[in-house]
Amino acid sequence: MRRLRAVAAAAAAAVGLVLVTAAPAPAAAPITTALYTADPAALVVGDTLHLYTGHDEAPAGGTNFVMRDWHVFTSGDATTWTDQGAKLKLSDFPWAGADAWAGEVEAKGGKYYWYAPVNGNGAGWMDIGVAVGDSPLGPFHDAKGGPLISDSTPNSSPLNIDPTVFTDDDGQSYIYWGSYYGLRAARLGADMISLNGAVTTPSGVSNFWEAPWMFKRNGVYYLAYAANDSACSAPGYACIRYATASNPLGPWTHRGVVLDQVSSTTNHPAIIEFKGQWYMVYHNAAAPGGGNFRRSVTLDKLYWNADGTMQKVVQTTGPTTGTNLALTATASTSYVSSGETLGAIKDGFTPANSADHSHGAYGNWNHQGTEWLEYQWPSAQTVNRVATYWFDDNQGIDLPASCKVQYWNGSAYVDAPGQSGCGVAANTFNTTTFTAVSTTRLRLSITSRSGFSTGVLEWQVPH
Ligand code: FUB
Repeated sequence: MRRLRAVAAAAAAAVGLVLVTAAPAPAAAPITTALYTADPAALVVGDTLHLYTGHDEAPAGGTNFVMRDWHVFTSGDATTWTDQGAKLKLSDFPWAGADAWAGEVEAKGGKYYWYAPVNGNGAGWMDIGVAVGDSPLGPFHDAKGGPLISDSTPNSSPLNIDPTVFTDDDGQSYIYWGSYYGLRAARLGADMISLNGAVTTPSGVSNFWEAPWMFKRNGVYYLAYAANDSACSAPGYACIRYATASNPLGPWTHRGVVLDQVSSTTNHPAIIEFKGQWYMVYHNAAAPGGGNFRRSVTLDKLYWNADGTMQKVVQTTGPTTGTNLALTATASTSYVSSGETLGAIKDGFTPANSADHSHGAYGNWNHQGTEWLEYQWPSAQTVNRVATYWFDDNQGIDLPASCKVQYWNGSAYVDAPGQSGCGVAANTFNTTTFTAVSTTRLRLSITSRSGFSTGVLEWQVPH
């Protein structure tokens, strides 16, 4: 069970507390930019949301994971985060030597069990160990003195990583894990540090790659996971799919994509309800200096359909990392009104809100219908996303009804392939991802609401 009342107050007094954000951050901003974080797991204890994260320490330009410990972040509002510090380290598992990958904490019987994949220095590569503590902030110590799951576990995964643990209403706990397309599941013993029965291979979890996350809602079991098939992401990138079942061990029915590709190649979901709001917690490469091995945990609100399916999560994170190719592009448009400035869309400014035209704004008042913005570069650029901050002057310029991204294929404009929904939210960057294309021209086609014109404060092309 991830929602617990209990011992949060005492835990909050733990030593080593570091305040990372004093003021509320915008939704989906990295939970911290003081370090790179990845692979979130979420746990609600009392009034506090805990995120258990990995810690990326690869140097800039590094091409491998460097991960030595795990941090705990806490929040009372899912917006302002406190880094409680590295509460679990590789050195807490004396039998392990490297690779502090994606773990998860499960609460049961007043104890907190931290399941963690590590390079166990034995045969094979990755094993799953368990640490235990008496509070959600620990201290945690190795509960077993060796791996719970390793290559010598019968029917183990091709790569034994990414454990997710779920406890059903009857008190039975289950562990799911795996990578390299090898999802596995097993019952846990009552001691939480042994397997009870055979390891199974769940069926129906289409395109599973890694990073499972298990939960239950209204009597239905949900398994979210990273997939990397071409129907949902560019080569080498993950999306998050999910399946449902009426039994914790399946069989499962695939339900679709709940989170599109992000700016990092990997992704890792944690889906949780906190104070009446559901969230998708995940990681991307959006923090300054970020990348595939310097990731940052973030979260966005998640909404449900009446039939129990999940709506695709709208990624509200603005691009704050890497190069903004807009800065080197030549901008043009189908129409800009005389009172507005086209150049404002590529000045690198981050508006405070959609009415903030302190650095100028593009607008096409009093045109209605479809207008476009275009960027052109002297040589081809490889692009796979844009981020748009809409202008709304609360007068004749309003948020658009819809938009889409197009690119020049050498002879004509065509829709960017596999693009995620073109968001039209106010007061934030709306990120649209698509399968990477190489092009000299990118176009944002904008269709107005009836009776209004449209405007843009910033249109970024993160690279
Ligand atoms: O962080 C290392 C690995 O990358 C995790 O175990 C996977 O889920 C992926 O995010």
